[in-house]
Order: sequence, then C-alpha cells, then structure tokens
Amino acid sequence: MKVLVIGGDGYCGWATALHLANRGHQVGILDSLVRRHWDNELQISTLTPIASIQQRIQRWKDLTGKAIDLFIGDICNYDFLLKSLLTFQPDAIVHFGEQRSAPFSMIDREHAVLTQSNNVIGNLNILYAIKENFPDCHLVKLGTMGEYGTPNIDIEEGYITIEHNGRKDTLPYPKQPGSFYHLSKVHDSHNIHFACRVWGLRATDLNQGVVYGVLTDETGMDELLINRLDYDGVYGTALNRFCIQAAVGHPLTVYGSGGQTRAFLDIRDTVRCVELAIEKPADPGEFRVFNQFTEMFNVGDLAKQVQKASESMGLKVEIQHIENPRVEKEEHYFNAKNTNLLDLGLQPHLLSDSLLDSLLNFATKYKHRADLNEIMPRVKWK
Ligand code: NAD
Ligand code: USQ
Repeated sequence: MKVLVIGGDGYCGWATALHLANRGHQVGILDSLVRRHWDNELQISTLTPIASIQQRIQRWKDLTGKAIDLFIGDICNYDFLLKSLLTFQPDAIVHFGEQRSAPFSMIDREHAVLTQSNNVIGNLNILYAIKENFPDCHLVKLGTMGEYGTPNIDIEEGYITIEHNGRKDTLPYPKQPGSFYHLSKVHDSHNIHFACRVWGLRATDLNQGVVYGVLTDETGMDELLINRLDYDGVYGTALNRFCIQAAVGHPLTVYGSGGQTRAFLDIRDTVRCVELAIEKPADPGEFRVFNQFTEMFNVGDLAKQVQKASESMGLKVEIQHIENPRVEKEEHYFNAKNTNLLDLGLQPHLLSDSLLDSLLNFATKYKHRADLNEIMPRVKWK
C-alpha cells in the first residue's frame, strides 16, 4: 500500500514511517519541520540526538534498500499539500502532523491560536484534498484520549448509546478536553465525522493515550535512526519525563496529588496500531474511532514504578509533589474501553517490561545532554 505519513519527522511519525516501510508498504513522509523550529524558539532539545530528516532517510535506504519519498512543507498551504498528494498518489494518509503539546497551547493567546489554526486548518485541507482527488483514500488521523476528558462514567470508543425520553440513539461520545490543544483535536474529529457523513470519506480516528518509550525495532537499528525523546516542561510527557528525571538525579515532578489517571501505550504499540488500522480500512462513509492505549495508570503510581525500576539500576530517586500548573481533576473516575484494536490483533507491550529497555537505559545513556533548567514546568493554565 502507498502510505503518506504526515508529521513523519516527529516522535510517533518517524517510528511509524520506518515500521510501515519495514512491513513492505511504500512510504512517503510529509513534514514542515516546524517542530524543530518550535524547539529552537523555546530553546529546548530532545534528549537523544536526532539527525536531519534527509540523513535519516538516506541511512534507512543504505541499511534496508528501501526508499522513502520526502515532501517538506506545510499542510496549511493547500497548493503544496495537493501537489505532494498528486505526486505520491496515496492509498492511505496517516496524519500525525499537528502541534501536540497541551502546555504549548496554553502559553498565551498567540500559542493557542497557532495550535488551533495549524491543527484545524491543516486537517481540513487534507479532508478537501481527499474529497477532490482521492475519494477512496483512507485517512488515519491521530486524535487523543484527552478529547474525552475525565467523565464520571465509562469512556466508550467514540460513540455512546443514549436513551432519552423513551427514544434511543448512538451518538458521538461527549467531549470535555483539558487544553486548547486537546480542543483542537475535538474540532478535527467533528470535521472528519462531517466529511464522512456528507462526502462519504473513509476515516479512522485513533484516540491515542500518552505515548512512552523511544525504542522500536527500526529506530534501534542505527544511531542515525534514533527517535526524539522530549523531557522539557512543554513537550516532555509524564512517563518519559519521569525516566529522564530519574537518570539525571532530579526529583520526579508529580503535579498535585498525582491521582490524575491517564491511558498509556508503548511507542512499539503506536506503530503496530497504525499498521492494523491501515490494513483494515474504514468503509466509505464510515468514521471509525479506536481508543489507542494499552494500560491506565495514575501519575503518582507511575512515579512509584519509575522509582522502583530505577533503584534496580542503582539510582536513588525522590518523588516530589509540586503545585499543579494545570487546571484538571486530581482525584477522579477513569475507565476507558480499548477493545477495537485488541480485536484487530494488537498484542500490547506492558510498562513493567518496557521501563528499562525502552526508557531508563536510553535516559542514562544520554543524560549528559539534559538541560536541568528545562525540567520544571513553566506554563500555567491560569
Ligand atoms: P511531534 O511534535 O514529535 O511530531 C509532529 C510532527 O508534525 C513534527 O515533525 C512537525 O514538524 C509536524 N507538523 C506539525 N504541524 C505541521 C504542519 N502544519 N504541516 C506539516 N507538518 C507539521 O508530535 P508526536 O508526539 O509525534 O505526535 C504526533 C501526533 O500524535 C499528534 O497529532 C499528537 O496529537 C498525537 N498524539 C501524540 C501523543 C504523544 O504522547 N506523543 C499521544 C497522543 C496523541
Ligand atoms: N504530569 C505530571 N508531571 C509531569 C508531567 C505531567 O504529573 O511532569 C501529569 C499532567 O498534569 C497530566 C498527566 O500527567 O495530568 C499527563 O500529562 P502529559 O504531559 O504526559 O500528557 P498530555 O498533556 O495529556 O499530552 C500528551 C501528549 C499529547 C497527547 C496526550 C494524550 O503531549 O499530544 O494528545 O498526551 S492524552 O493525555 O491521553 O490526551
């Protein structure tokens, strides 16, 4: 299958592009490289040293003989997007190409507007390009579990059946996201759902949980293929941050009481889930939603797990509860369904097996690159 990975220079996109290429798909990467620009602007850097996208792709070709097409540009530029799609002729588009940090979107008005315009307009351009030129192309879009928020009932996969005043319907599950970034994903989901209903497009929304780890079969093949690993207060996510904090001897930064429960998955499962979704496409007119995660943890328990695993490596780790910079519930019910991907054959990696090989070993190897000033969170929700 010809698969275009939009955002293929990023954390999830790079690993996925290589995985799909390894599995025999013909892969193209489209990326504006804006994430590298935002890193420069914020003066932050990935813990792992990442090569340029051109070097990465060349190394992959040298090692495997498999070529990956490269399109550098912004999907908010419709002419560029269309030209790239007409050149590549995709059967499936995997769309990772968005501004994905909640704290970044909460810095100020400018960053909220940047996040929502980049994400919503880019996604809308893709929908129009598919409708006009590739109506059979399957869109696999990265959404987020954070679209649902933390309701006091079980979270279903995209839809919920409701009985109201004696009538019954299956409707989109209510959304209560926790940042302007998470809201942008809700807006995307609505736009995609509309395009499926009205134009008959086929799409899968992958409501992904927090991703952890840095190692996949492909990115582990060579130092030049190494993936990014963010640990700073804007782009670093909970578990990745905790492991790097453990490696550099910084207390683990649990926000507030630490009772916030989230859904998590290993990056090795991210790449497999995308593969499963493209290999069994949604039907024309279908807006399919999969909750893409494997386990649920609260952040306080995660910190304890990292502390225990670190001790087995001889690291002494402290846990610090710091004032929560976000406005979010710290003690709440959270129980989400995730059977759709398991039914398609996903065999999850478990955190208890991944902490050392996919995280703590890397964190220790590259700890000399960490800037300790970037660890504490600086962005507040109000
Ligand atoms: P990332 O920042 O590492 O990668 C995103 C990539 O998209 C970057 O290379 C960036 O340059 C590119 N990009 C952004 N806007 C673009 C545009 N307008 N045109 C072209 N390219 C553009 O992010 P990531 O962690 O790989 O996340 C990828 C996707 O997965 C995002 O949509 C994110 O919302 C979703 N997701 C991520 C996580 C996670 O824990 N990392 C969890 C759930 C969902
Ligand atoms: N948290 C801490 N300490 C930290 C960092 C985070 O306690 O040092 C807490 C946060 O307060 C929050 C939880 O951990 O309650 C998750 O925060 P996060 O930064 O790991 O994740 P989040 O902001 O939700 O965003 C990340 C990705 C985003 C993706 C989302 C999936 O950046 O792209 O959409 O995870 S989900 O959380 O399921 O919506």
